[in-house]
Amino acid sequence: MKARLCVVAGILAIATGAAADPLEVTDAWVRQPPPGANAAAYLTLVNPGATTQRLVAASSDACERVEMHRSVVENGVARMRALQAIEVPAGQSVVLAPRGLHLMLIAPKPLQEGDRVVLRLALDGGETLAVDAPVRAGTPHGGHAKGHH
Ligand SMILES: [Cu+2]
Repeated sequence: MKARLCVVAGILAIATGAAADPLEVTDAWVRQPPPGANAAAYLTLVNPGATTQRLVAASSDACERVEMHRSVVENGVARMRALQAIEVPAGQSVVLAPRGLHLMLIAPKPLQEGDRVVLRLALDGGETLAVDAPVRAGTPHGGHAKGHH
């Protein structure tokens, strides 16, 4: 997994050249939520630069607000912790994926598979990145689903 991410980061650095955004965003998607539930968004943040970047806020027109969360298991109970920032060290990648870091779309509009959600990611340097994320049906036992495991 780690080796694969390094390869991805290398390709991105070559492809985007000197005028790159401070953070590259790949593999963005939103899990289609059950009716009335919040939706989780997943993506990979790649920092091709020489300085640490911090994602400090996110927003979207597809929901009331966006929070940064980390899924943790404490005493066998799955919980989510709100984060103030997600840090991406220089030259490294951070993966937001089911059962780990994610963006939580609070009170989303109805989302159907195939819809596109635009996420705006604010960095501590003042830049804002717009990310186009497709809505996909999630696996029933992944991430936020209250499965039987
Ligand atoms: Cu969450």
